[in-house]
Amino acid sequence: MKHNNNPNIIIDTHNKIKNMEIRGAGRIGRAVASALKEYSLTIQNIENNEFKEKMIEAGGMLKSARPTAVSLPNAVNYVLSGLNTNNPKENIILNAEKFIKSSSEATSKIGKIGSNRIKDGWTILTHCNSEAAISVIKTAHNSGKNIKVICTETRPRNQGYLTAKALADEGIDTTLIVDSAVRYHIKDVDIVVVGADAITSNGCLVNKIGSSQIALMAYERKIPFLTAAETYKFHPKTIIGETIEIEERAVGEIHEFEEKYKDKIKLRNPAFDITPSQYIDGIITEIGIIPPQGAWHIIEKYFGNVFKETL
Ligand code: RUB
Repeated sequence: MKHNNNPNIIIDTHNKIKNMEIRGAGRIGRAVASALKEYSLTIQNIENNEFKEKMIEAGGMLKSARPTAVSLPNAVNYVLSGLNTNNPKENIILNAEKFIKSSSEATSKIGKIGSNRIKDGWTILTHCNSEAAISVIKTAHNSGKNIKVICTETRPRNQGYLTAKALADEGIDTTLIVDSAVRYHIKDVDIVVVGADAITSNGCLVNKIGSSQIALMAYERKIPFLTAAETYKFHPKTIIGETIEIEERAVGEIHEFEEKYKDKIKLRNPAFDITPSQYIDGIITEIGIIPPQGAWHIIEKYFGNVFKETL
């Protein structure tokens, strides 16, 4: 990727996503939409192909920041679909604003819909740090339900601490546990709600590493496992057989062994895993709770025309 040809706003956003200063699928989507809008405003001459080429190059660079969360290419493609119109700059700006607004609205709609699944007195388990899952929990709490939440630590980056603090700030009864304590605590859990980095056309969930083992434990105890996923978290290309790349991050995030062991002990750090559809009770979207089997229809409905691949 030619960093030199990209302006600061694009390079900065790319780097912040890569080093996880900006993280979480929804935030990543909104950040790239906003960066593309700001960048388009800096390009004066839009008469020739240069505008289009520059925007496409910027979109490509943003897409390369992290490989798994589909909100990233979906947001870039949605914004860049403005290039195929008579007023490309105007439509890039409009699309970016539309994406950011509808992403935020979707999170609150998901909160309202998902909170209907939570009953007074229930304990919810969540993993990692998902705006959409937190929206479900907060809405249940704000509607007067007396709930408790168990948050996993979410090694190695410990995003669970962010979730625990956000919930405690709302006055929600919050407990933080280490990831390996989920099965110990699952007897106290009534429902699991997690976020989503991507949903495939056959209804599988790609989310933070550890989500699939939690789903398996919930399945064993017959506890509902739900994922909160805006429609832009559905992966259009899985419908044509593409598979999703699971990001492997630097192993230094896990541990630094002393010199003696560096060559003797391998470390692996996959950041996401795949939860098969049979362990998922429902996908909470802004248009309702759909069964995992409905994922194909969502992709067809939302990505058939709108989210065209422009790169
Ligand atoms: C974050 C993660 C979140 C999803 C959904 O992983 O797995 O569950 O991105 O989040 P990371 P949201 O910290 O590696 O980005 O609901 O906020 O989009």
